Amino acid sequence: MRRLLSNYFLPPTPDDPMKKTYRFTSLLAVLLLIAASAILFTRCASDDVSATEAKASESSEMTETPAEYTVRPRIRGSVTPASAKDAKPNSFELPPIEGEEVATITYAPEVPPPITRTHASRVKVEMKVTETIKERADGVNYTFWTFGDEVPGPFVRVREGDLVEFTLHNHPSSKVPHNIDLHSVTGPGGGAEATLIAPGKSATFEFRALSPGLYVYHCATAPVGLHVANGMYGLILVEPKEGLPAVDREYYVMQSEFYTDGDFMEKGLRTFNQEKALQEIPDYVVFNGAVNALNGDNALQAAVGETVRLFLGNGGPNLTSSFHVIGEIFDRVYTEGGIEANQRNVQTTAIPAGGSAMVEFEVAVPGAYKLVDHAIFRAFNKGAVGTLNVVGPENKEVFSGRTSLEDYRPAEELSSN
Ligand SMILES: [Cu+2]
Repeated sequence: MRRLLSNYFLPPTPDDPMKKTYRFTSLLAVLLLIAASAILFTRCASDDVSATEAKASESSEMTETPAEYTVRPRIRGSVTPASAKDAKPNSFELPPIEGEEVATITYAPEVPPPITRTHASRVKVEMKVTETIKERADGVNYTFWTFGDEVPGPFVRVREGDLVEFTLHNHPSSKVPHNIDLHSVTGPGGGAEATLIAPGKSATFEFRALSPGLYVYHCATAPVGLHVANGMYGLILVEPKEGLPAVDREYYVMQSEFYTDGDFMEKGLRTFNQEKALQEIPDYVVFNGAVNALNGDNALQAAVGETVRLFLGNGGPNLTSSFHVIGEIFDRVYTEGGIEANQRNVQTTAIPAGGSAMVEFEVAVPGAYKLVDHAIFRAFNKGAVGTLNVVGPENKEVFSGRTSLEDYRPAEELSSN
C-alpha cells in the first residue's frame, strides 16, 4: 500500500524509478478534475435558467393570486393594501374635557409649575413666529428664526388627555412661511400641514395629548434643515395624569448647534452656512441658544439637599448630545424623554437630535457644577457649557476638597540631577 501511495500520489525524488508513472497519473488527475468542474458548471447554469423560467411563469400566475398571498420581488414592494373597512376602535380612551384654560408658558431655563388639576381640559396655546436679530455671544449676532421671539422657544406644559388648541401666528415682518411639528401630536406632520402659514397669517388646530412624555417641537417648513438651524425648536411636556415625582427645582435646558459664515466668536452679524451644515461642522454648540446662556448671572441655582429635575432637549439640527454634569450623578434618567425613570446612577446621557431626556438628582455638596456636552471640544471650544451653582453647608464626609498640597520629587529623578 505504501508503495502504491508513493508511486501515485507522492512527489518523485531524483532517483525514483516511478517518476514517469507519477507524471502521467498527475496529468490524468488534473484532466479529470477539469472535466468534472465543466460538467458541474453546466448543470448549475441550466438549473439557474430553469429557476428563472419557473419564477417568470410563477410571476405571471401570481398576478391572479389574491393580493394578501402575493410575494413580490422586493423592488416592487409587497405591502398588503389597507382598507377603511378594516378600521377598528382604538385601544385608548379619551377622557371627558372639563373646562378651559390658557396654558402657562415659560422661557428657558424656567419651567411652568406642575399641573395639579385632576381632569383633562381644553388648553389654549398661542405661539408667534418671528425672524429677529439676537445676540449669540458677545459681539456676535445672528438673524434667528424663533418661536416666541426666543431660542429655544417657550416651554409648554399640558396634562395627559388634554385637548390642546394650538394657534400659530407668523409675524407680518417674517420673510418666509413657517409652521410647527410638535412631536407630542398624534396626527399627520405633527401639525405641520395644519399650521403652514405665510407671513401675517394665523392658523389653529387641535390635538389630544394622548401620550405623556417630554417632546421636542420644531418648524418643519422646507427647507426644514434651514428653519431648524436658525433656531426654531422648543419643548412641550405632556405631564402624566398622576404627575411627576415632586422635586424642589425644575429647569429647561435645550442644546443646539449653529453653522455660520464666521469662526467661533467672530464678531458681527453672521449668516447661515449651508456647507458647514451639510458637513455637520458647527461653529457653535450651545445650551439655550447662546454662549453663556447658563453661566455667570444666568447660572442655574440649587441648595444642598434639594432635588433638581432637568428637562433636556436637543434641537440639533444634526448632533447627538452626550449630556453630562461634571461632579454630579443623575439619580434617575427618563431616557429619550419617555415617562419611565428607566435608569439610575447615570453619568452621561445621550440625547438625539429632535429628542429629549429628563434627569433628576439630589445635590449634596456646594459648588459650581458644569453642564457640558461631553463630546468635549464642543464644551470648551464651541460653547456647550453651562453652570449649576449649588449653595449650602459643606459636607466633608462626602467630598473633602483638597486636604494637602506638597512638592512631588520622585527619588530617581532627584538622584540623577
Ligand atoms: Cu420655520
